[in-house]
Amino acid sequence: MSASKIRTKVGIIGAGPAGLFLSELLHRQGIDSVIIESRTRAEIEGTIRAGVLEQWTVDLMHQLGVGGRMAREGHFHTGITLRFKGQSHHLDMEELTGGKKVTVYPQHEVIKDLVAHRLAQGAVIHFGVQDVALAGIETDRPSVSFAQADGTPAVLDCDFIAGCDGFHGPSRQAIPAGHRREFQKIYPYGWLGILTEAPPSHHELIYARHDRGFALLSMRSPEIQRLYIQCDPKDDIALWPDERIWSELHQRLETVDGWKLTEGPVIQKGIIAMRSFVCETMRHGRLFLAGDAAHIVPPTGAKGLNLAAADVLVLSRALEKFYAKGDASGLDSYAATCLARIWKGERFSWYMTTLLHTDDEASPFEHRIREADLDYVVSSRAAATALAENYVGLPI
Ligand code: RFL
Ligand code: PHB
Repeated sequence: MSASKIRTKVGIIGAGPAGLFLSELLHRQGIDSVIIESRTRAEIEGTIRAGVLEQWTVDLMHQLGVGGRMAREGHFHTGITLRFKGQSHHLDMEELTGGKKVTVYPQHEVIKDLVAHRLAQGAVIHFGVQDVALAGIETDRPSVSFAQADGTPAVLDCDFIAGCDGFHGPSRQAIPAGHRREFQKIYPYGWLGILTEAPPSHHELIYARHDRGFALLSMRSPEIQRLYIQCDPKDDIALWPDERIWSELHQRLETVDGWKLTEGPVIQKGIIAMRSFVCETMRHGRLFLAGDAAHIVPPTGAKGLNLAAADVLVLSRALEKFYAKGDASGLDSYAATCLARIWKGERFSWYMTTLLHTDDEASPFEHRIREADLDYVVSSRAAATALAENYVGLPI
């Protein structure tokens, strides 16, 4: 069977936040693109992942005309609570950052909004594709071959490929290993996350450090809570019946003043491992990596989706300059521009993870240093401001 040929300016691999934001940003500049996605639309719209959007990501959603539902259904918090030694400490993010807020709006809702908007504009998104392979990335006519959902082969001929296919996708692997400069840290912690049918036990997010391990209280709607506890990343979820999860949550989140965690039926649960990873080679020839394809952060800092959106904003501006003026300087500086901010996101995510998790391998001295660090954050305006400005998002 001969492959059907599709021609576009920018071939985008992956319909996660990076790929969808990019396609929307390019469309607004009159640059056509085609997205290919290995999962179905229902799968990408149903996967539970991130919850927190930085202020500028919220602003971007509005600028792109996709912020309406978020404005109605999102949770807008003025701060977060840090909890340790049974005491709660409120960090007023809005006041510390001159008006920026914490927005809790789930990633799959962002995806739904972007997909609906793009399709309504006539965008081409091929869902459920297989056997994706990149070719000619070192030439000025790169291409992506794939099998469409019905099995028919297709080739996407383009000027540029945007690898927005997450950590496990083929784009990064298409860069020869000898050219890839990569950095990684694997943590000895995992996160067990649950969704529970119970109204949020608190009006804002609670990040708790406890001798038994980290716990996080977040939310999805007025009826659904999202909760996480630190666990062994190798744990089988079968080792965690609901009663054990609730017992840990109660112990780790409890306070001296009798605050109560609301329980409800657990409707979803799973374990994720935690890593920090950066592939500094974000460009190779005509291939540009963006989002999780190029970098991973542990979720404690709530940065991954936001970093992905920042990459594609930089990439869209660079492509606009290239098509409008024939100026490739933005493309040449793409990696350096993104990496300056990515490494700060990596630092903050590592910092929040180290600060809040219990590490069996850490010495008693290191434990005391972490406690002192937390105490410093909640007692010094300068330290609290540093945490807050990173949490709500550094400038692009
Ligand atoms: P994604 O979302 O992984 O999307 C990549 C897409 O590419 C597709 N794909 C392919 N398509 C075609 N061909 C192939 N061969 C392909 N291989 C893969 C995949 O199916 C997928 O649809 O990457 P992207 O767009 O870079 O977005 C990154 C974010 O998803 C990620 O960083 C965040 O979810 C991280 N994260 C958080 N980020 C935040 O900003 N705030 C948070 O509060 C936050 N909380 C979290 C998180 C991630 C979590 N998990 C599950 C890892 C909480 C958790 C628990
Ligand atoms: C979430 O609601 O899923 C969430 C919130 C804050 C984080 C990570 C995840 O730091």
